[in-house]
Amino acid sequence: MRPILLKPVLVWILTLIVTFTYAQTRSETRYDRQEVLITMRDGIRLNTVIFTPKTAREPLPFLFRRTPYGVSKAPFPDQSSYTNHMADEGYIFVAQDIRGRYKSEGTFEMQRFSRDPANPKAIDESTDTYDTIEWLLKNSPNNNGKVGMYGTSYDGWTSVMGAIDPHPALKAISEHASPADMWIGDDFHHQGAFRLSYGFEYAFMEEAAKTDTLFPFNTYDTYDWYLKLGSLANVNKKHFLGKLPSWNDFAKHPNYDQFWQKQSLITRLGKPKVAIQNVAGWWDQEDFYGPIKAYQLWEKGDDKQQNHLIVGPWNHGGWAGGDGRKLGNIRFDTTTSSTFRQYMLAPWFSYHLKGKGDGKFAEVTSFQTGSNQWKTYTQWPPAEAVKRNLYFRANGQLSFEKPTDAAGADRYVSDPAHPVPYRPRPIEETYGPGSRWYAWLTEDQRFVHNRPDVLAWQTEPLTEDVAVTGTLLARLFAATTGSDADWVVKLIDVYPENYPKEPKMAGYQFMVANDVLRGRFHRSFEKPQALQPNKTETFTVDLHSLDHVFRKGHRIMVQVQSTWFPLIDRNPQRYVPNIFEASDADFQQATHTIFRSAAFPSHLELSVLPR
Ligand code: PG9
Repeated sequence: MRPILLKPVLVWILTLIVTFTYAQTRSETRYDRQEVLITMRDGIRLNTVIFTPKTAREPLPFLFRRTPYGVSKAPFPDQSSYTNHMADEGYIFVAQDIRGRYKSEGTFEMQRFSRDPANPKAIDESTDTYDTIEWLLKNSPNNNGKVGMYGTSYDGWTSVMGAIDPHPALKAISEHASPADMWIGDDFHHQGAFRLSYGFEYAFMEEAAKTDTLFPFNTYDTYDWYLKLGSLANVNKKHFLGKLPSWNDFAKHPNYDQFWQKQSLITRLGKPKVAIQNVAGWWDQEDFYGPIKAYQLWEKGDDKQQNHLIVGPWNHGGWAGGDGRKLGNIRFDTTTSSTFRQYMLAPWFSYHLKGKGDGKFAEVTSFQTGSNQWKTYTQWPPAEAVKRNLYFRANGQLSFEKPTDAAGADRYVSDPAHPVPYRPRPIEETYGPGSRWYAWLTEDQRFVHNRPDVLAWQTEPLTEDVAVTGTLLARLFAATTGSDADWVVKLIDVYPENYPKEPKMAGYQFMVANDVLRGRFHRSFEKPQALQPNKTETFTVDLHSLDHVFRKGHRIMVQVQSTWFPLIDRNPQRYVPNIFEASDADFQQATHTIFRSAAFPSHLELSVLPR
């Protein structure tokens, strides 16, 4: 290094050391940190970290988080952007390893079922929450007798579990991306299609050891690895050897049976018993379905107006850090995540646990993308939105006008041996080094546009803004030469070719909604059926919710494809009762036809806000 550079570098290193030491001292003087084992009703002890402010002038409430991801290294609350606003207001922060994870005793069960109420000795995540709160109230001095729970994803789900059968001291939760149903729309399946890369890697990460462990792939591009794996039967034969309970459950329960229904929030949530803030991200690559579904389920019994929904332009966990001005290549013109933490999350707990503020929380708060503005609604989906169909037409056109043609169809060959990658390769291990998993939903879809096995239809440039706000779905009239098929539908905002605001975004294909349906489940999620070759059927692909303005000059595009690999396992396209047991010989090419005629008008059903 040249000596001239040495001085600034030394100054920089010194500044870093001073800042770090100052931050450490600041926290160490602000908090007492205690790590204790708390005994549950069945004698199992759970490792718990308690941060107590040293200089509290009044009794403080608890903010409690329960997690499978390890708490011993949890940052001081004022050093984590997730909690620093709340830290400034004064809480006792508590974080706990759930059963069987990290330093807690007992056995880990992936999303443990709720206990049998007839068995007074039974335990579940709800009783563990209850027992811990009971202990905290008695053993943590200077508390005000009130508890709030919060957390992202698994930790959001444990907050929901705490709220099902709550300790009376639990007053409010803020659940962020809690999964609601692992078969219908969250981490492990979407509408029956198995989320291979996530299911495989997460089962290994949580169940191969007591602490998080990455699967040792021998290729950087996991696309290759999963393709070479062949049939899913090879997973247990060659890798997991029947030792991972979650993988065994995936393989044993390919349909929406009792197992998934019992695990789902659909069968667990009733009337809200505490105040509930549900938080979702529009581009959450893991659990977008969950928090909106949880809101809708609780809403049915919400006679005290305790249940609320917030959706922002975030990926999984995007609300917890950064300022949220952008995600991947997409800019939102303003801060979103820091706005949430300061003006929605901190006031929520401040009101419910400290009695501060007016307690006026909007029923639904949404960051509407495209217009890039925060909006509030009195319900979700908003009642003012009207249904409008957008039809697939000849020559790759998409139009609000229904086709009148007697015949009309587009075709493609889907080949499980050459599946369409779900994001640009290399597809790094989900949570591995350099992974681009986190913002993949915002990737420019031109990377697959014009592949022969990806069909596209698009509108002319819009002459006025179109605000799609509410629920939406795709209705495909389609047939296959095989006896099963997956249908992936992607709704895309195509930026204008001339885009002076941000020239590199010209022509960008920004996916604003998407999902997949495994064809065999088109009549019933519980009882799959083989498709009859060449018979036209109706396939309804739920695209869930959206709040996005397609701006004047942009186009609306739909893409349809039948592989999305290795996000989704490959459908053999020859019906076998359980795809986890398919043989390599069952995988076959098939030609799929999407109809766009008067009798079979494939379309999207959108909710559009009147202008
Ligand atoms: N998406 C993760 C998860 C939650 C619940 C069950 C399984 C996986 C997570 O981020 O915690």
